Amino acid sequence: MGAAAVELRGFRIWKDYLDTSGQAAVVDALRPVLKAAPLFRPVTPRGQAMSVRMTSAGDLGWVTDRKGYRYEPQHPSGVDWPGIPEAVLAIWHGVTGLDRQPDSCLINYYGQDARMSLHQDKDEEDYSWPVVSVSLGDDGLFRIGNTTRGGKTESIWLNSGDVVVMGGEARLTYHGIDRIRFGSSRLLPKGGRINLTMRVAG
Ligand code: MD6
Ligand code: FE
Repeated sequence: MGAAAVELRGFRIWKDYLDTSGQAAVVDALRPVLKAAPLFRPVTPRGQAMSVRMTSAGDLGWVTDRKGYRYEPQHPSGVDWPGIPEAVLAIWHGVTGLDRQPDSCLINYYGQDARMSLHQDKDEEDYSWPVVSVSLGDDGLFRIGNTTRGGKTESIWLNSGDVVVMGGEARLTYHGIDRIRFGSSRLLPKGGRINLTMRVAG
């Protein structure tokens, strides 16, 4: 576990929060989740297929399709989302100190050419709860902007095992992933990057 968090525009970034065995334990815990609720390619409300594939764990999962961005209690296949694994919940408690558990964990998978354009996470009911993200696998170039669209941005590479907490003033700051360095990590057998984001959604 890393000693301390660095801060960038209100994002608290814990480099190397998980060591190699901790990362492998989380990946192992995700396997049954991905089996029960397979990754799917979401479509934006405007009809654009996203480049990441995604699924969720928890009482609520984030989805997007022609009907819009929202939280739903079920995977598009109609099954309930699997529970959030204990190894993942432990990270939330470790970095936030909160008793309240997240009710949603979004799982994003980035293949070679996947990216995530600048966005705010604002489909949750109460922005006073933080969002906690966990990076696994290949490096991702994380870009942080401002609480309104536009303006100068700053970027930082997120590596496998890094954990980011977005809370307080920064809760509605724009952020995204410009690109990944495919093949930079050997954690995932087929390469790529997994990002988990835990939220109190509803
Ligand atoms: C990613 N992360 O790292 C995308 N959102 O792949 C996010 O969109 C994100 O890292 C909220 C808080 C932290 C994050
Ligand atoms: Fe986000």
